[in-house]
Amino acid sequence: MPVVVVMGAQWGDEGKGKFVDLLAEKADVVVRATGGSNAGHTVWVNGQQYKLHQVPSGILYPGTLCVIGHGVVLDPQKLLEEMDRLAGQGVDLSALRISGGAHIVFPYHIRLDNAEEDRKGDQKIGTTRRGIGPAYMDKFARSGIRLVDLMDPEEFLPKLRAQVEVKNQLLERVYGLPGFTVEEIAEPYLEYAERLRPYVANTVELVNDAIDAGRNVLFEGAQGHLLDIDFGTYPFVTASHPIAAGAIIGAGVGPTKVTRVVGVVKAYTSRVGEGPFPTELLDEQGDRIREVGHEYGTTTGRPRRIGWLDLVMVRYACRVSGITDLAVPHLDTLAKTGLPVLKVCVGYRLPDGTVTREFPVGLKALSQVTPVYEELPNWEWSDDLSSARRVEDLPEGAQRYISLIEEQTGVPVSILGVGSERTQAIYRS
Ligand code: 2SA
Ligand code: MG
Repeated sequence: MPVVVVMGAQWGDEGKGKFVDLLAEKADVVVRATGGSNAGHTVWVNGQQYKLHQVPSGILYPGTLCVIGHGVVLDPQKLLEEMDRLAGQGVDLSALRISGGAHIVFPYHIRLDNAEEDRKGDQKIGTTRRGIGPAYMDKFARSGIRLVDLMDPEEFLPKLRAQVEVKNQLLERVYGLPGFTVEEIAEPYLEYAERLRPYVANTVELVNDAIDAGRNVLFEGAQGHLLDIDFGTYPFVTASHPIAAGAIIGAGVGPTKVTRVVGVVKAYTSRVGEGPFPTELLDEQGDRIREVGHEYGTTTGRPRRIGWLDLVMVRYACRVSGITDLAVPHLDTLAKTGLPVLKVCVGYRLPDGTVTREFPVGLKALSQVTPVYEELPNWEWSDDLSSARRVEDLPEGAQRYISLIEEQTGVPVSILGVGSERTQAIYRS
């Protein structure tokens, strides 16, 4: 049975939550394998809005096993707040399982993330300030503290003590900021540990058992291709692997097991945070799309930067992750903007005048490209179209838009979003 990865093919916030939610209906297991509380997925079910950050979206289907893999950096305080909020909305959390191998985010990671962003000033990355980078730094420095450690005070306390000592030096000497006492961290964290204990499991076994038993397993991506630490617009990236391979590493599954990779491509581009953005719209067209598409960060509330659809970028994502099919939300949003002409980037013009479809490696090169656009007329949208369930029911302009995505990427579009509700989607086989 299928083992499906759903990932963002742009800079995150493509609308993955909606498609994960749709595909999760058939899934027995839904896995989050990378990132942390920086992620934000919004899902609408029966007029109710659910905001998910660390809990997999599959939790909205009772009985679906939901796994947080060891590739995630876990903020236990935020996770428990999220769990409480979901429980308050009537969501059953008993099927949540968390890998003991997940690294833990501590208050010093968050303070360091803030301190480093403030120090950089104009040069800041525009992180979510959730301590993600510093937590992954500790993981790769091999001094991180994992959930399995937190569960065992004999392991946890000496490790925490050593970390607090080092982090306090850094905070005080480099950034001129106050440090932490061991007690002020240990006390709440040991409480979080007790609350999380029932959910800790050997998730590598759980996920592989499910795959071996022929169950449907869905990997829910966080962030997007261009935020990947290796393939993204470094250094304006996150500290993990939002590409398809991240799911494999962050959950402990072999690459031969994955049967489908769905790339989610919003009908336009958005990004939060700094860094070059070739198709960015700094005019009222961008403002219009932002308002109609409600483009504000789910985690931080930041207004997202907006630009035309960039198929050079999407093609790059398709190649790196072996995307088998694309899911395209927000066709309705583009139509509702009422902008008469839509542009789609199909190539980059280099300073020497040549046009390429290759995504450049360095930021300097990226900042020097000029997008080559294909222009398409916009289409009308009525409430009826949100109930369209066949591509043929869509206006010709929208159909042409989809064809252009397929032509430029060489990958078929299999699902379209025509509204924010779970049912508002068109499937193509
Ligand atoms: P970080 O905090 O270290 O991961 O930030 C590094 C870069 O990664 C970007 N990033 C994101 N971009 C889009 N969406 C994200 N999640 C939230 C959402 C963001 C929010 O879904 O809306 O609420 O602002 C996300 N998480 C990280 C970040 O902007 C930096 O460019
Ligand atoms: Mg998001």
